[in-house]
Amino acid sequence: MGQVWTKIFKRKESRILLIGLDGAGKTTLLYRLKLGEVVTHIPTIGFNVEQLTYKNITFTAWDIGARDKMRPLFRHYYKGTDAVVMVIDSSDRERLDELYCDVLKPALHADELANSVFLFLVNKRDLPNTLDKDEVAAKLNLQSIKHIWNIIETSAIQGDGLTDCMDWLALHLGSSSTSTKKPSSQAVHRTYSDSSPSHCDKSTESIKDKSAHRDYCTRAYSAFKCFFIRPNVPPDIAD
Ligand SMILES: Nc1nc2c(ncn2[C@@H]2O[C@H](COP(=O)(O)OP(=O)(O)OP(=O)(O)O)[C@@H](O)[C@H]2O)c(=O)[nH]1
Ligand SMILES: [Mg+2]
Repeated sequence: MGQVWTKIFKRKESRILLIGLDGAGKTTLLYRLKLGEVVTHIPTIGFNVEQLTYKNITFTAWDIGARDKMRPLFRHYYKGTDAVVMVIDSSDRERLDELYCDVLKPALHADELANSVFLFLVNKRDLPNTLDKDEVAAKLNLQSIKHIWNIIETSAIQGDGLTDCMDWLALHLGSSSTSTKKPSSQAVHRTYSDSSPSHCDKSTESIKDKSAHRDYCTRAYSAFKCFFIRPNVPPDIAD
């Protein structure tokens, strides 16, 4: 009986990872959810971690600072993550490629996040001329990802969309751990094919190009040597 009681009333615990580019609104969102108000921040160095309780679920939310040099450190926070909340600045059209290459693509490929659900927040929708969720989904090629995911428009400043976010997380994390989670009718569940934007491979391409060029130069130089410089062999053999 004691066990049944504990099962019914025990609070579930879930780990949420807030990632995205710098300035997207992760910390603003975290404290808006935690305190119900907007707190002014400086860019996060390191991380913030807070516990939030919603519908009998305790969420431990990790907000990781995202300035350039910190992004490779995201992966150290992946382990045990039930939900990845990717915060996107909808007014920052120019950096969606950067978001894809630096943040989204590594997360989608991470073994530790294979069973995590992904929630994309199209934040700062209170600003004019922002991208809507369909545009963001198309630009980030979300149709091709294998994880359970959703995309919601938010304003962390005004609080718009935040209840929808928590409802979705509660729905997907509330009943079971990620390892036993099943796709629900609300979730989109497709096969991930790595049709990443080609610019992510630019650096690799340029390395390939450079090494191809070097090979060509080495071969050309050898041909030049063979033709114009006599080999250092005894004259009877050379002739
Ligand atoms: N208009 C508007 N501004 C927002 C919104 N959310 C955040 N901001 C502003 O965007 C700026 C950056 O917000 P932060 O929460 O510090 O961003 P962050 O993602 O934590 O950035 P890093 O800590 O550098 O990774 C701040 O000036 C916020 O007030 C929003 O929904 N609407
Ligand atoms: Mg921050």
